[in-house]
Amino acid sequence: VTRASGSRRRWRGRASQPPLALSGAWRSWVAENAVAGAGAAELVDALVSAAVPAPLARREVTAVLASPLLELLRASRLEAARLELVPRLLRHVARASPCAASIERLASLDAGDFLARYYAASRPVVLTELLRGWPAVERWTPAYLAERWGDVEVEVMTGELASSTIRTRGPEERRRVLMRDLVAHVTAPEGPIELYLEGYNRALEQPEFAPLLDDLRPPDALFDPARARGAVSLWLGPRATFTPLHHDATNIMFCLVHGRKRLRLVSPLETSLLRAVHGAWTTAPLAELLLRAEHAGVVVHEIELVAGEALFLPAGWWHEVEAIEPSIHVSMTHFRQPNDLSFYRPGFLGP
Ligand SMILES: O=C(O)CCC(=O)C(=O)O
Repeated sequence: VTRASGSRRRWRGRASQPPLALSGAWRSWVAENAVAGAGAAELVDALVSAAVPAPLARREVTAVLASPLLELLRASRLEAARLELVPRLLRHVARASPCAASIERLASLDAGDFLARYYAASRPVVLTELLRGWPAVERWTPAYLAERWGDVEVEVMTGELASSTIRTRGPEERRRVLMRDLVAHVTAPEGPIELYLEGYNRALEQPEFAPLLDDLRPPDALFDPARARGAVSLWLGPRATFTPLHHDATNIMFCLVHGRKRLRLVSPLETSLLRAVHGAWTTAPLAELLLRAEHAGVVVHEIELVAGEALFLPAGWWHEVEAIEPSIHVSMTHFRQPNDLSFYRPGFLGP
């Protein structure tokens, strides 16, 4: 009998008055262990040793074993176990690749190779030369943005932005500030980290910032200029901003124009993380999840991006992002290939 979950549960009856029925939690425990292969006698013994009176234990076990719901539970457990074999197979064979342990860094590659080897394979890659010659890399610094657009108001996220607390990004976490004041915060050598212009603040959709779009040169072979509007987003924040572990439902080209960022990536094939999914986030920081036995063996890829480098970040890949220096990046999602993967929302399927 597996006592892993049951052993933590408390019998809710009072010792002086034998209870008339098992709690729902104990009934689930009986059902779970019956599906896992425990026999009636074993289940009754386990209940009795948890202080359930023997006649009650026998009655309850008989009722659970006769329930048609048990068959349903057995069938759905079996289906889940079969489905889990698919990512397990892929994780297993992926280890044979010479680049399994790290994210590849390539100077450049042609569009066909990029699509076949990375986009369609859902494999991240750092492209160290993709941004070569972009005016943005040569020009953009926080000081440049303050000098040219200092009087322009932008929406930013607020809060404890260096912490691993999940953010709601609701109206209560948003504020409007002048670009000049944001840049003063971004470049302050010390002090709290509490303003971050994120892609979700949609600054690049403000007409004042249209000239910034001209400083980007995404290659036409990969990106469709006709779909750029709303698909290119600007991130500007101080050192130590921390975006907790989450996944997106689009493929992203993460282009670091200024500064330095550290990213930790985990493949969506590491399905144990789905046990901790909450919306698009996980319920705990990656470091904490990795301490739990259920996530043993999860492979984490850590990379550092410097200004001028781009990371292809496929949809579904878990990532947490930490700024090592004040940083500016743009995210692009207007790939020529299909990129609406919004069906991939495992954290929204149920409670
Ligand atoms: O750079 C960051 O802080 C977070 C960016 C990110 O997670 C994303 O674009 O999905």
